[in-house]
Amino acid sequence: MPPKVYKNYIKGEWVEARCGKGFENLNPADKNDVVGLFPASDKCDLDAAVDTAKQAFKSWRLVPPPKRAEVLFRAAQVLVERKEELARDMTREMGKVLRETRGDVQEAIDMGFYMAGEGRRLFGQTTTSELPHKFAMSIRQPIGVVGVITPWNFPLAIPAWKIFPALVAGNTVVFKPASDTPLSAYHLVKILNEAGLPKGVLNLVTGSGGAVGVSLMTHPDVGVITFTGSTEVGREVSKACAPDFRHCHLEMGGKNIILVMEDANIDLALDGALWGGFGTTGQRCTAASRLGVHKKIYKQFVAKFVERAKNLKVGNGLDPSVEMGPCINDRQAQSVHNYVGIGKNEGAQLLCGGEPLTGGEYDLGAFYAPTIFGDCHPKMRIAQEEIFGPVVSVIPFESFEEAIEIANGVVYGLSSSIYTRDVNRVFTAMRDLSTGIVYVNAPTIGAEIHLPFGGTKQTGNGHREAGTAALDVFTEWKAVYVDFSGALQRAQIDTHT
Ligand code: UN1
Repeated sequence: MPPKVYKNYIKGEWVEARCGKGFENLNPADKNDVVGLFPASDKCDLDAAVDTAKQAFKSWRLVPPPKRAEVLFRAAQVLVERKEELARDMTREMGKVLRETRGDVQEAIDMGFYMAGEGRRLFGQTTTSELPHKFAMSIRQPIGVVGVITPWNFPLAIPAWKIFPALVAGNTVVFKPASDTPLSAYHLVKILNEAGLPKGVLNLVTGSGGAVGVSLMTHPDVGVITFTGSTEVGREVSKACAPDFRHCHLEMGGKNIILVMEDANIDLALDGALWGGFGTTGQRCTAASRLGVHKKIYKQFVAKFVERAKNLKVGNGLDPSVEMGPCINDRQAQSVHNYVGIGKNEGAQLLCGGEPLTGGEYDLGAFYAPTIFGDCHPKMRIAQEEIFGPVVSVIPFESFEEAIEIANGVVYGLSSSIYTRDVNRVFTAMRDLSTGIVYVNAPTIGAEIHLPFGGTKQTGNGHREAGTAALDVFTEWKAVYVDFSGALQRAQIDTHT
């Protein structure tokens, strides 16, 4: 059977790229499996989408927020109904195991219901005035056209984190998904439109970052870009928005750590290190790619950790017994392998893995063995740079103070974790770990949608997504003063003699 051909969604119509070109979406667990053909769009398609979104904003911003929210609520209901099918398609297009892709769909569902609730909140403040017969308040206003650029590791959850709050706040959207996961993006757009989104409010344009992404981030009519991806591309987004001060929200790399203190519950910490390091094949920006272990328990802990990692079943994520899927594509597997070479040259001790998996079904996909480096110095490149694959760098430490210093000694600041039973250390770590997310006795992954998500330093640019914090990205505050005195009253002047 020839692969299914998909289209862009612009102005409420499914349309081909104007150039007529397409690209293949391949299954990373089986490269002979072409998931679909998607439009290889260019600037021309993107411009049409932005123009449509700009027109649609004129009426969407006037739709009462509870009505906008009803669309999200219905979309979340459809996501519930179709959860299994969506999860299967997602595993097929990006490889993570079915248990995890179900979680990904669930995250979109949660965000749908949560943001639907915002339709009846979107709270501002009413406050006092320093002058008599005067009323003061602040209200949230939508910004206009939002450009959404998303990665492939959470193909439904991350678009939902961005698109749902943008829409409920009254913005319109142009959505450019990662080229490795356009099918989940297609599903989301289709579901939102089935749920009753008016034409032009949400537009989908697939294609390369160079052609579509750049055109979107540089477009003068796009008021906000919300981007999740590499720090390198995030820097480009930031520069593209800078000259005319268009807003951007950036969610980028991480080099997250789990700290295991000498008094930790060892089995609990082992479960956490394994899930944090190798869940999603290490391809989460929240992945625990560093593991700090107190010297008193280092030997026994690391031996058990290596044993557990060696026994992880790697394979096609559709097989329910598989625990870890492939890397997203060959390029990524190669990049992981390059880092393994760097680690060896730096003198880290390779304790397991360190090579692509071959033979049988492994030859069809981008499979890489769970890899652990021991005795890492905190300043080694493998302990500093984001690898985005199944590689954990283990760093020994001697004291709590040293552990915190190691944890904070990277350019990123997304997530961190500490395993200990000492309440004083717990609260000190909560205060002193310099990341946007801190976990106690739980791994670095698994943020919930109603709390702010994002990081410090080079992980972000000061914004947060999820929770009510997301609304700050997609709205502008407007302060409104109503003077009902009938006379000119001068603030700061008439109140003081
Ligand atoms: C990401 O990897 O970009 O906290 C997002 C987590 C998930 C989201 C990860 N809820 O691990």
